[in-house]
Amino acid sequence: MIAAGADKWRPALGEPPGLQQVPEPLPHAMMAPLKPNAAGHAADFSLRIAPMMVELAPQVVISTIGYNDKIPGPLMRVREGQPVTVDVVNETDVPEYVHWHGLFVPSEVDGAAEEGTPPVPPHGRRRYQFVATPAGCRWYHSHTEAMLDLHRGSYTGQFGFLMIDPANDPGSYDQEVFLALHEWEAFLTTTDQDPELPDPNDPMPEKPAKPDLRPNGLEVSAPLYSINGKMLGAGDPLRVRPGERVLIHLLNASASQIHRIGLFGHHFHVVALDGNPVPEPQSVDVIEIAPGERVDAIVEMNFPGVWILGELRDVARQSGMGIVVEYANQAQPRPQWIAPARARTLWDYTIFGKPSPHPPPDQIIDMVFEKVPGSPHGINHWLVNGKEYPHDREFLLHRGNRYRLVFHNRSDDSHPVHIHRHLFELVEINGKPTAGIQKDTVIVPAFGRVAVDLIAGQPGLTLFHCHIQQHMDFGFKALFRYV
Ligand SMILES: [Cu+2]
Repeated sequence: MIAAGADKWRPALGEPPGLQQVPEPLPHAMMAPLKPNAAGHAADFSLRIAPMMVELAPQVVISTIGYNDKIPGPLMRVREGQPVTVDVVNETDVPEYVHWHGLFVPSEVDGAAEEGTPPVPPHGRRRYQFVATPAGCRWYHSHTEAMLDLHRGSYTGQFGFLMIDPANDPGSYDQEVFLALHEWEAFLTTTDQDPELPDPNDPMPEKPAKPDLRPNGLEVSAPLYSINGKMLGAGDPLRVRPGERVLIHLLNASASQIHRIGLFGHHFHVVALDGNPVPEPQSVDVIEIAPGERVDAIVEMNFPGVWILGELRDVARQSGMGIVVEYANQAQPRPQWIAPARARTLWDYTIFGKPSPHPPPDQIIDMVFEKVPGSPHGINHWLVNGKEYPHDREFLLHRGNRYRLVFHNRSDDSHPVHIHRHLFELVEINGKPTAGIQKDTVIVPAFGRVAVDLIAGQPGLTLFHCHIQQHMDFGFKALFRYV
């Protein structure tokens, strides 16, 4: 998905055909069963959920479920404040949910069963309607429970970009690229294929005095990796010219893995996290991105050659997670991978923030995450404040109040936790204070502690969960209720 030649934000799909027929902004977002020819006006977008084959590379063809036979699904590009209608047809045998990740939408439209959104029934259809807000790089994906079926929910190809262009132009660039990371053919294994190397500088404020010696449960791994549905070398290269500024919208649509991405000889000038402009854009050599997260970065193409933009781990990159960056008029046929400089520098959100005080919160809500290793059925289960989902009335919000959520990760895995329908502001990462960074998903490092401020401005049931599908399915979620 490459939108070439743009030096300002513009709709890549042209004017949505149904838009002109909407006489005025919808009074409220809604979700209704879709009756053919009876819906009043045409949809801006339509999604067809159906089984499909994906040619990841020549002779590497897998079967999955996707949107409109495309990986990723169609780029939905809209303007901030625009009313959007999406018709969804489900050609599978199971109920599906399309979640609008990072948008301020009502619970009934959000695409989460826990919040009461009605499903798109098997072999049925449903219409989603909402107002596109806030501006930024958002995305949509299946929010269906998978449990032990590794061909459902976020294990599938059901993901796509939803780009909400701001009313004002955020800056100039020569080329805009959307890159979605994903793995395929997930399986359960006792081997941790994504080991986190211990770092002597990691403070681990939540590490218990005694290690947990219980045997770990089965983890999800995958043999095949891709960017935009193609393994490294199988898709079109990203073609650039010296001096070009390329805006990359990076999305981790993985069900299970945090990825680290580099491009030798170049820097990523990070301008937005989860679609939200950061207070202090900074250049980094490596982007770390967890399931659910987005990073927008501008790369100045000033190191001609034929390079691999890819995962730092050899096994992931050699299994497909990379894309060739090809400068014009290069004779060199073979793309080169060289580990980027400063590859071992820990990812630190706080460099993109600025130190400034936060207003005092109305209430502090502590959330403690713990693992129950390997039980029952050999799968790790997850506790939030001592229990698996559901939580009935533990987490209550009053509209307009400021809540400081303090995430205590008492497990040896990093967890990208996501709050639906809201943004939150980072306050502290492992003791380092920060301000001004708005996100909807944040990595709570292994044995780490993260504090965020949430302003309760979106009444309605609100789902909180780890964005690693297996963790979410086995207990790692909670509902916030407005009272
Ligand atoms: Cu998790």
